[in-house]
Amino acid sequence: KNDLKQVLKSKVAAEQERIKKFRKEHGKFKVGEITIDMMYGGMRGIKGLVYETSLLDTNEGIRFRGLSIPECNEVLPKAPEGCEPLPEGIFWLLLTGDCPTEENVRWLSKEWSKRAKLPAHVLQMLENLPKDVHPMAQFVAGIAACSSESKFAKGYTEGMTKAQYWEYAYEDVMDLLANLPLIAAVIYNRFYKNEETCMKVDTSKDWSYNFAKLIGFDDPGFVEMLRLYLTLHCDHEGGNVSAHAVHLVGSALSDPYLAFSAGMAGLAGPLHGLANQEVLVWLSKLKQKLGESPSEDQIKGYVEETLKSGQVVPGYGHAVLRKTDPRYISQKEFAEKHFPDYPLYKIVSTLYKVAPPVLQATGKIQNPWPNVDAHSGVLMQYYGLTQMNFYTVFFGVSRAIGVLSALIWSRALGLPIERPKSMTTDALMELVKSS
Ligand code: FAM
Repeated sequence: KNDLKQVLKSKVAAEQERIKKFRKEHGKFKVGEITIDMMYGGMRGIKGLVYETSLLDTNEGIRFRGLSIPECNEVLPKAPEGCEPLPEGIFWLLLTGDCPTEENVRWLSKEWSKRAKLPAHVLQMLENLPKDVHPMAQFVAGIAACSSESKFAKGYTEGMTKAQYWEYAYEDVMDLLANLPLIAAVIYNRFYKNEETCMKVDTSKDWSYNFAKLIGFDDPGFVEMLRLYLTLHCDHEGGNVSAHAVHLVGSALSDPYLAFSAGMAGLAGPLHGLANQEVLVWLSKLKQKLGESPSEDQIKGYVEETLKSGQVVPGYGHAVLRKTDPRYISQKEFAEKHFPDYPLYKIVSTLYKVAPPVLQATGKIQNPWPNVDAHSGVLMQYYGLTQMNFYTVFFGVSRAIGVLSALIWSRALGLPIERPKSMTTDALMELVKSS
């Protein structure tokens, strides 16, 4: 009952059947309309993808297989010595739809630690990269290079059947999740410490503990923070850049390593995952200018200046959400519990008070509230992980949990190659004229 693949096997056939019946009965049902503004506007509001693992409500935020963030924090298993949810648990939940038991989660921790073995050529390639290559670019390259190990690609060459796709994808996803902390650690240790990574993982410990250890952090507070962080950033339904890129590239039957590296290239953009780095850069400049303990008015002035200079206020706004991101709240609660008097946390809290009205006053920003990235860097800073251009790599390690469980389901449901229709402006004008 702990073997995840067997658990999944029992679900796949039933789900295929349920969807087949649903499509037969309602396949022609109209889901929505598409306007020209939507086409020029980044396809906001177009319901065009099926993605099973999570769903975003504009006001309430994300739900993972129906569970909100506070519900997940409550019910997901914890480490024996901890009280934050384990990311292993959310992977089990996203993949199977069931809340895992403690035993399930311990099995998964062990399974990932057993599979952690980085191919020598990947290590060598990372070591050969110049040090000024951004950690996210290194991460993308490291993941893509692991494609040499893909069981999915090998299976395809050897003629696996369509019904077997998800099983081969599952094997790659498990190997990839096991190895992501190693890839991240090699980049971190080389980039910031000029050190080789000791690649040993402890098979009696959880994924986050081992990840923290690999980068030289064994403070239990940091490990707990990392467990929460890696749980919170895992998934945000299917249309965001990283999830959508993985979904799209995976639909060409590119193997999970290649599909995931494409997603990480998207996460590296400043309007998406790089925002957590941008927030810290922005906060550092704020501190440089105004000192460690600026007043409310000074912080407000700084936000106004940022807008006036034509820059975005990083960590605020969202393409779909219209309220404070519950992932922000969860991180705020963690900070409040562990370091309420940390000066940088105080600045971030003051921002939460003063920034939304300033953003709202512009009249054009759809969502003046903070998103996940407005808070995560502060947690890292407190525990001494100060290298901000590494932050998006943590986001990426977590994001793998959601987008890769979704990828397994996409193959299990036999979703075809993605190929929406595009139009030229002339063709659209013609369409309007002839209607
Ligand atoms: N600061 C300044 N201007 C902003 C803004 C912000 N935080 N958020 C939105 N706007 C502007 C936006 O640039 C656009 O201006 P123009 O019409 O002049 O182009 C206008 O307000 C309307 O934008 P919107 O409809 O409210 O947002 P979008 O759906 O176009 O974009 C975001 C959404 C997230 C890209 C945008 O809010 C932003 O740039 N935020 C700052 C960067 C950030 O925190 N990104 C992380 C998002 C996070 F959830 C993630 O993916 N990890």
